[in-house]
Amino acid sequence: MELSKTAALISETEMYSARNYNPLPVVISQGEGSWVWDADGQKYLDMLSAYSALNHGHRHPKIVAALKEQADALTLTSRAFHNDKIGPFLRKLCQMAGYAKALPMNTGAEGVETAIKAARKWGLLHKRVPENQGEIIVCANNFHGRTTTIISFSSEEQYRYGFGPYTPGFRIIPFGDGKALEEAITENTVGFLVEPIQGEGGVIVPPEGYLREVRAITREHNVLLILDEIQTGLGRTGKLFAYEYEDARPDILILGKALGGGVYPVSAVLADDAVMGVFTPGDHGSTFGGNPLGAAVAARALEVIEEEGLVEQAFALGQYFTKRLAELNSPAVKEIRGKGLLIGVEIKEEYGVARVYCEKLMELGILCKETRKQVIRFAPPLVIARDEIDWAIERIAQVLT
Ligand code: IF1
Repeated sequence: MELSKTAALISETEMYSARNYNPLPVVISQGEGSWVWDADGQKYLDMLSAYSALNHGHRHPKIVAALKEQADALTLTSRAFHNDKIGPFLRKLCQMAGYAKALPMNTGAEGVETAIKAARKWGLLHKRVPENQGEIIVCANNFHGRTTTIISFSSEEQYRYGFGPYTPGFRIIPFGDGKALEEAITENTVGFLVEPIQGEGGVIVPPEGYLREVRAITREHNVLLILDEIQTGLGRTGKLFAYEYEDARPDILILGKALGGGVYPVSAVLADDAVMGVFTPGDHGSTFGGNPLGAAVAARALEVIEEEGLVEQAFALGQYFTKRLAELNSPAVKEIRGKGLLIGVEIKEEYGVARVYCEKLMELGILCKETRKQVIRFAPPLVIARDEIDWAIERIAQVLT
């Protein structure tokens, strides 16, 4: 029997790719808006959005147009020279986010590494922490990327096993506990790095007031508040940045994923002059950071968020989606949590693991992903329409009840 294209492509991938993922058995070949098509023509509603890198949906026409236009002009210069797109991009980004300066990189992990280096050097220069003594506090259940330094402060054994020796200078405290932060701070603490909502941790929303509290504690103790909004930022939670729910403006803001409009890797670290000023020419950088193609795309991606009201849309449709999920009154559901269109549905253990529900949903035409064992993460593009959520609810109801 002739192998389906899907089966042939999966076996080819498995033949040549490292087994660093265990993907759902679907091979996507086309995407538009909130929808994707597999190699055999099956249509699916994308409710993962590449872990929130596709806030604008697949191939947003305005962003693809910017990509094509720039590709026909200039794609890469390195930062050895200026290019005509980085200035307009960073101005737009800094004005939209309300920071004096930005440092452009490519992946989220590079953004996190940049923030770590900035905080450490700020501690040395401005807090007089002895050299190589700077400490950064992080939370258990964090996810900030996959580099050796970042997994050094992961609490997830699988992300660490075999990859030591680990980078020192990090202290892990429980997420959501302001008192634990206060107790962990020493005179050598230079920063507190945290996600406003722990995505990979299982869409863990901290207690009301937590962000406001850690903002006050870090300010009081002259510790930089570093917020990783790579997943929660750029409209995902129903605010432009999740920290806005509690007015907890960080000293360092890290962005990635959707900043690239779903077509190109773009990340950035934002800070005011006191922090960003620690970098002098040659201190830090990357080959592609600030390249004209990514800059043109990212600038357009930011404009589209404003032009199409994606933040307000995520807020309203997030409420609607969450309400419709709750109304299912599924006996299998332990908790529905999240903000905006970052939603986690926790399945009671006696009803099995989340992966099984994701596989059933795939058969019904919905793509989503489990996070931890028991949580189904729903994070559709922010361009999703209400009737597409209704379409999804009908199928989610079949699986959850
Ligand atoms: C994988 C998780 C999500 C992130 C936050 C930094 C990064 C990420 C809050 C690093 C990246 C991605 C990475 C991808 C799967 C996905 C993921 F499951 F790994 F944890 F989204 F929750 N901070 N998250 O979520 O950004 O370097 O990847 O651009 O590694 O499997 P990156």
